Amino acid sequence: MTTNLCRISGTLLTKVLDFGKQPLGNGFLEAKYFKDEYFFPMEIGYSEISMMFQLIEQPAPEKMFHDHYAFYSSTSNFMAQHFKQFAHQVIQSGYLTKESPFVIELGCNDGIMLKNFAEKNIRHLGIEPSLNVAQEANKHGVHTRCEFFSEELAEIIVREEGQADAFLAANVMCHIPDIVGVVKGIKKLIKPTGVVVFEDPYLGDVIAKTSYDQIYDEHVFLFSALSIQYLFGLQGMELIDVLPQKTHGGSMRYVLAHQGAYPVKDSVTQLIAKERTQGLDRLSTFETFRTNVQKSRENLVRLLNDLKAQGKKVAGYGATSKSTTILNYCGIGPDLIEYISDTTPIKQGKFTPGMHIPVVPYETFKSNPPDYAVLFAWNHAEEIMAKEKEFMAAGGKWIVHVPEVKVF
Ligand code: JHZ
Ligand code: SAH
Repeated sequence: MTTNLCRISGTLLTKVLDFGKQPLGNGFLEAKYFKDEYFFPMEIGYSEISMMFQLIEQPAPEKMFHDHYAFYSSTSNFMAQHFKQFAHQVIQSGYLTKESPFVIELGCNDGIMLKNFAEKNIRHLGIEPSLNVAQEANKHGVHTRCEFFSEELAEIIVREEGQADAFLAANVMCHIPDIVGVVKGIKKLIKPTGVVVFEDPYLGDVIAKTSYDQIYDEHVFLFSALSIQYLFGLQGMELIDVLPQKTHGGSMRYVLAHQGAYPVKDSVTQLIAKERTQGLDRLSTFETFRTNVQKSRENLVRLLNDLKAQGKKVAGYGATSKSTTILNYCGIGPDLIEYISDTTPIKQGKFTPGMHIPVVPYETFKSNPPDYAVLFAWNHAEEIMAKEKEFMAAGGKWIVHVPEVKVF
């Protein structure tokens, strides 16, 4: 849907960035589908009223989330650990009622987080519209409904299963264009003592690190505490805590509740003040960001062209959704990057969206390693460095673009 109006405040958006035509971030495809490939104009708008950073146009949700969704959460062991801790913290938090607690997770994917509740026999429900990953969750004993969340679905769940103690989400809330409807639904769905705990890539990190690859079709919003406080405040809900996370290159976990249900922690006031200092409340910040994004593109393209001129072999590591933005915005194709290795079976044997670089199994990287590997899964660097000691010992080098383009 295209809108020149802010999805939260209804006021006019100011266009701050333009990435040109972009394909679906997770639209890995076979060669026979190249001629029908879908593209949309990827532009960013910002509103100084809601302080929300958002896509002006987003492809229809059904185009992105369906029965062959390419992203499986459990491909990262570190993320599995992270969600185990997340679940543990919710269980320990004191927010769950002692008698028959009920936990809901939005976008539970393959069950990576909810399985930790299922294992403890805690009543839970996952809401996941992508059928292939929802089936995977159900296979792991996670009770999952294959639907898009909406205010209407919230009403149905309350009637059928009652209100929840905790409403959880990770890397999902920022995907849903009717976010106001989602918040209205959440308000009905949680008990008077209930909490919402969710995390998403953090706008403050994206700006500080020029990690513009967090911008793609699925991410209709990049949140800050300022925009979340405004959004939930409109429905009588309150931001009571914020907890920075290292995941996905810098995320923020937000804890919200009905207005007045719990004291607001100092962490909220402190982060809001920090965001004002960083300029997340004003347009001029995004003008500087735009210049930084353009510089990042120039540096990456120059580096890859230099390596090509030197006859070096360059491959990619991790066919991430994020890489779709980098490759298409920078115009990087198979002439500069020979292949991208990825451990996800559904992506292998296909080509990257738009620029059509072959995606190959990890075994190809092991048997036919490049001189340089572009670390598209830079957010998993710790996990990947730990298992790629051999590549580095043999002289293999990494290229990253965050926080600046460099080789190491
Ligand atoms: P990763 C997706 O983003 C899409 P992506 C989505 N919009 C979102 O917000 C986040 O996830 C949560 C592979 N890999 O996590 C697996 C290896 O090959 O950065 C994945 O395909 N070897 C929902 O796609 C990709 O890299 C490895 O050792 O940007 C990582 O994708 C590891 C650790 C991963 O998310
Ligand atoms: N929580 C997991 C998965 C993130 S991927 C993790 O952090 O790894 C985002 C997921 O949200 C996808 O599985 C997608 O199918 C789901 N999703 C997208 N729109 C949704 C909606 N309206 N309601 C519920 N889930 C949604």
